[in-house]
Amino acid sequence: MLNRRQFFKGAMTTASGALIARLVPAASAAPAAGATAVFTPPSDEGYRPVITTNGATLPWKRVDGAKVFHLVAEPVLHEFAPGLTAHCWGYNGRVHGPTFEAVEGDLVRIYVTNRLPEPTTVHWHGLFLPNGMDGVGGLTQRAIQPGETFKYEFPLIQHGTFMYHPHHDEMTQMALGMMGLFIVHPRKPVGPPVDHDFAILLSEWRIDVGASRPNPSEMTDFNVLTMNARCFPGTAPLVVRRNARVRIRLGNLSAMDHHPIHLHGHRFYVTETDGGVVPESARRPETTVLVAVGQTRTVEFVADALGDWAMHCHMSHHVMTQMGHHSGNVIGMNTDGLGREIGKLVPGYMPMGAEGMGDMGDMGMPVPKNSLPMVGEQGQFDYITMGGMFTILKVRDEIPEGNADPGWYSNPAGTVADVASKADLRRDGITS
Ligand SMILES: [Cu+2]
Repeated sequence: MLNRRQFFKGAMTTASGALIARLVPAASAAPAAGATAVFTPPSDEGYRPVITTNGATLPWKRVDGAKVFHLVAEPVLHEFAPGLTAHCWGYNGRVHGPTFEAVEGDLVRIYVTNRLPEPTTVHWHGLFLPNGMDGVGGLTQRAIQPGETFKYEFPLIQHGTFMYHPHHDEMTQMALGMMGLFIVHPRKPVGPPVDHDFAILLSEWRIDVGASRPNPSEMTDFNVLTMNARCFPGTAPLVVRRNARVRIRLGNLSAMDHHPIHLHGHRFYVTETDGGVVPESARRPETTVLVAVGQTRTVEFVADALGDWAMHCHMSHHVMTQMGHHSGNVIGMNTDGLGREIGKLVPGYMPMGAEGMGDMGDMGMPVPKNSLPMVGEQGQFDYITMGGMFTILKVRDEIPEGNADPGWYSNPAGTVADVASKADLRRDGITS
């Protein structure tokens, strides 16, 4: 933890209610780490595999007709975005755990090894299974002690988007990252086939600036908001072909907050919840879907609009990162005198925030060790003043080789908002 003095020296502070920063040459805005494969052919099992952006799918093997998985609960050093890494708990070397993928009718046998310093269990959230496989510590099984390997075995008798997480010391274990997605494909196709099938698990964390361990005791004030355990600009974009049919599976295992996920430029239909398929007669077009804690929501749409379209939680504090929270409110204040006084003590410091906070992220100020600047990254036109639970749907006629990030969208001439010309203003009688 930084003390106040270290924090002040590092970059900015809330002393006297003002945000203070030292101007330095702009730090490089690191691009999102790790290109993600986004277009995959159907598997031998007859389904198009799900893409867990920034994540992975858990390998399995077939033994005597069963699909056998091995999940290992263990400490993991995890990077949320370039600049912020923390000691978390996850599965199989990942935070969150890898995605399970199977088919309705499969018999799954899942070994769970506990390499944590405390007992755990795994609950298979939303799945119909024998009571003794439900993974609720004390209620349906004894907890898995450190060093033990338990066996869960059950048939998959439904399809959809489900989740897994501990049901032992949930507050600690989930706050440290222990959760994942469990996708069950239908045995027979349901609805039109999709070209891209993405899965995103939403979560929230409290990681104090400079700290390297999420704080499980936080109850209300979360400052790291994630999609698949990554913050923008660490979130991989969803890269799709124009007119492709796209499915996005959203799950929310945050400790306390629901997330209204909003997609720009398109409308979608909620086709499934973790309870099953939504009847067609009950679907309606939406651009925002509320994913409450403990829910999954699956949306589908045709990506018919070229461009770089934001997809993000619409709670404005959920598209901020660590430094956006609890800064003193100096909007509208004259902070010149304050800047002068502090400038005598700390040459180069200047007050920030009096004209809003959009300039916080792109001033290139040094940030405290192991922390995220307040907001986003450099876009093609200007600085993107959002971070946290934010990603970009990139719709293109052609997807680059290897499904890499195609870069920024090249807008047709004359279709980007810009300063109004004098001729426009005159023609339309706009005088101020
Ligand atoms: Cu949110």
